[in-house]
Amino acid sequence: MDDKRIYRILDANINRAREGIRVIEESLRFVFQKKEFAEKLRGLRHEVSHIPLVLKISSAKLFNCRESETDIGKKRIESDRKDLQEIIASNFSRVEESVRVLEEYSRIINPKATGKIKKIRFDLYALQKKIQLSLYRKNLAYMLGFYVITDEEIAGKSHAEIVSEAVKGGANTIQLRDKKSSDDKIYSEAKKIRSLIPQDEILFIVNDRVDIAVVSEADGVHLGKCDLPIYEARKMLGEDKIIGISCGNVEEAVKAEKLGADYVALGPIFPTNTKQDVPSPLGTRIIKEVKKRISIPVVAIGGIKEDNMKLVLEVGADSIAMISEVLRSDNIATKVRSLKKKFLNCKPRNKK
Ligand code: TZP
Ligand code: MG
Repeated sequence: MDDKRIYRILDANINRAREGIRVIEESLRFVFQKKEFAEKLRGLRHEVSHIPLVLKISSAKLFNCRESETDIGKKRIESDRKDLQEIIASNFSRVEESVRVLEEYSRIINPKATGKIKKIRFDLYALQKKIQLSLYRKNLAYMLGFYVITDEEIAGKSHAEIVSEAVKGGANTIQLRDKKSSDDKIYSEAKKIRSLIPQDEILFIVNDRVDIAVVSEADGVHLGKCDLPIYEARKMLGEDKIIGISCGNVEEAVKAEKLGADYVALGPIFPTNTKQDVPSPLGTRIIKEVKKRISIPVVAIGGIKEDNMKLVLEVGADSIAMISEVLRSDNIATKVRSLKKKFLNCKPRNKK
């Protein structure tokens, strides 16, 4: 079948896919400065450009069939898009749709070549996942928000009970922290927590246990000095998960960022009895110093209460983590609601 209309569809979709990839590429290259992703996109853009060769159609033939002046879709107005991430997401969708169109219509022209186009589509899906997850992690300062850490002894309740109340109160991040229970108990609490936390809305982090974070499909782990190194945790978790690192000074925070941490927890800021063997309180000034030296988010931790949280947020902490202040309360949901309100007064949640 040598139908001009089919060539027109192929021509339009090759162009659409190439242009869409270029749009994404520019953001990755110039805004996010992710050279590796930009190069992968460039490679895929070239593969799309070579589709006529794969299908054994000459460019002249495609040009001859082009009738952009009379395209009835020409005047369609694109809806408003808000930010770079949305531009990237919508362009990925249009590129993938176009490549799918190419795949289907190429069956008419050269069915043997369809597999190669299908491969481009799947490469695009995989790359989209990596790129969007990496950008999502970039937005972590916003996501971490008001951070609650569980402790069954302090609360006199199970982890899952604590989480269910903290979620009702509006916590943005929940960390399961249990240094004493058996694996099967921590595992079963982690599974319960995963089912209580809406995915993509609240972050679920597991303290210490990378294995449990993996099997319970948590959003990430929180690691300290005695835990697995970041690179091993990253291998187990994959690129899309969050790794938080406990730090007690500027140098540790700088090192954590270099080694691939997604955020640091800096503390103890104030005196605390919750964690044994912690160094002397750091005070709030260190938050400012750390913020100057690293670009990943800083979670302030240790002795943070309703009446001192403002001091911590004023000097630039992106997020505050609390244990006893929240868990000693009779009504965790009400307490979290009130703390979250104060948090939002200091840090209005404008998505970056
Ligand atoms: N890491 C540094 S201080 C601390 C941890 C886990 C304890 C924080 O607990 P609290 O009750 O909020 O002071
Ligand atoms: Mg630890």
